[in-house]
Amino acid sequence: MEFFPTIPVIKYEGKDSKNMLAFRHYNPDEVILGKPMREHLKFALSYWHTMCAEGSDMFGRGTMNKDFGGQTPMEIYKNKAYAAFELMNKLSIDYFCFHDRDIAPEGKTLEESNKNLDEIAELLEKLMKENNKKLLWGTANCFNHPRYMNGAGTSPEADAFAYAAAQIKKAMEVTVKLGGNGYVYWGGREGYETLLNTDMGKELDNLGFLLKLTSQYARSIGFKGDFYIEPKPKEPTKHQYDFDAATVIGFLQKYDLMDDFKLNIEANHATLAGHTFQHELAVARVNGAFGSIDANQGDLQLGWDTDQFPTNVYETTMCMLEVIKAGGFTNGGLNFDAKTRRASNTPEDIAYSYIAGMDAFALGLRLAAMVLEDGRIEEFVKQRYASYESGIGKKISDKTVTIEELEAHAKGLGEFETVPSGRQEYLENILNSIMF
Ligand code: XUL
Ligand code: CO
Repeated sequence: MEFFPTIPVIKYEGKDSKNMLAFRHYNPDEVILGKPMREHLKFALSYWHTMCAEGSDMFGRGTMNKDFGGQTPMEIYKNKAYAAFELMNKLSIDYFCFHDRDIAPEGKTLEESNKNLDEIAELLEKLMKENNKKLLWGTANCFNHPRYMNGAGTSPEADAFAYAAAQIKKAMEVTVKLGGNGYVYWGGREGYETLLNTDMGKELDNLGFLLKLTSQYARSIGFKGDFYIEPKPKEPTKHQYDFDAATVIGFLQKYDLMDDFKLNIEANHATLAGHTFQHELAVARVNGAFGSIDANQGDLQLGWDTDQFPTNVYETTMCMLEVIKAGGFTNGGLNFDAKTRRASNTPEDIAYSYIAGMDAFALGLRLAAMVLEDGRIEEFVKQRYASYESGIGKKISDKTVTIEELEAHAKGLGEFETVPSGRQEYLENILNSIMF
C-alpha cells in the first residue's frame, strides 16, 4: 500500500529547476571535498515530528491525521513504520531517529509498553534490512507522561527515577537491536519551575548517576555508538539543567562522563540560549565533544522552540564549515528535528519541507567547501595568531615562559598602543563574495 501517493520519488534536477518536488542542490552521490554529499550530510527523518505530530498547539487541536488508515493502536503504529520507510525512500534519506513512544503505543504497565515496543522493533528491523536504512539514534520519552511532571532523573520522587531508568534500559535494548549509531539524552523535564521547591544539588547528582548507570548498561549489552546530551536552556521547564553546550560539558566533567558522551547540537536550542548555532557547534568541537546535529531553525522574534525546517543558507553554511572543521560526522548526522507549520497540513507539505531543509544544507555544504577552497578567511585567522608561532608568543604557546620573562618583555615594548585590526566587515564581505 502506498501512503503518500501524491509524493513522487524526489530527484536531483539542478539549481535551475522550477520543479519544487525536486532537489536543486542535494545530489546524494556527487563528491564534494573527496566525499559523497550523502556521507557529508547523513540526513535523518525524525519519527516524532513526521510520523506522529498532528499539528496541535496550546490553542488548537491537530490539523493533520497521522493514523495512516490504522484502526487499532498497534495497526496505526505499524502503518507509521511502513509510511516512514516509503517517505525515506522517496526523499533519499538514509537514517531515522525515534523516541520509544514514537514507534509503539505506551501500555498501561511497563511490561505492556515493552511488549508493544518489541513487536514494532521486529517490524522496523525487517524494514531497515529491506530498504537499506539505518538508525542514527534512539532515545526514551521520559517527559510526556504525568509521572514525569517533576522530571525523570531529577524527579523528587524515587519511583519516577526508577521508572525512567527501566524505560531507558529498554530503549537502549531496542537501539542496540536496531544497530543504532547513537543514543540521545535530551533533558525533557530535567530542570525546575521554582527553586522554592527544588534541591538542585540532589537533582544534579541523581541525573549524573542515571546517565552513568544507563550508559554503562548499554555498553554491557554491546552498544558501540556514541551517547549524546542535547543541550536546551528552557521549555518545557523554566530552567533546563542542560542549558547550553558549555554547561553540559561542565556537567559531564563533574560526573566523569566526558569519555563516553558527546553533544547533539540543535539550532533552535542554541538561539533560545542566546547563542548562535555556530557558537554551540564550536564549543562542542573545541572541547572534543562534537557528535551530532538536530537540524532546524527557530523564529528569532519568538521565545520558544518552533522547530522549523531550516532554510537560512547563512546558518547552514556556517554549520557545515563547523562540521568539516570537526572532521565530519562519525556516528552522528543531521536529524531534521523539524515539523511543518500547523497550517501546512497536507502530505505534500512534508515533502516540500524536507526538500527545503535538505537543499538548504546541501547548498550550505557546497558553499562551505567554496569558502575553504578560497582559503582567504582561514588564512586570515591563521595570520591573526601568527605572533604565537615565534619569540615570546611561542613560549606562551609552549607554556614555558615565566611571569618575570613576560614582565621584562612588556617593559621592552615601551609605549605599546595598538594591535592589528580584526577586519570583521572585510571578512563578512569576502564571505558574501563567495556565497553570491
Ligand atoms: C525537544 C527536542 C527533542 C530531542 C529528543 O526540544 O529537541 O525532540 O531532540 O528528545
Ligand atoms: Co532535538
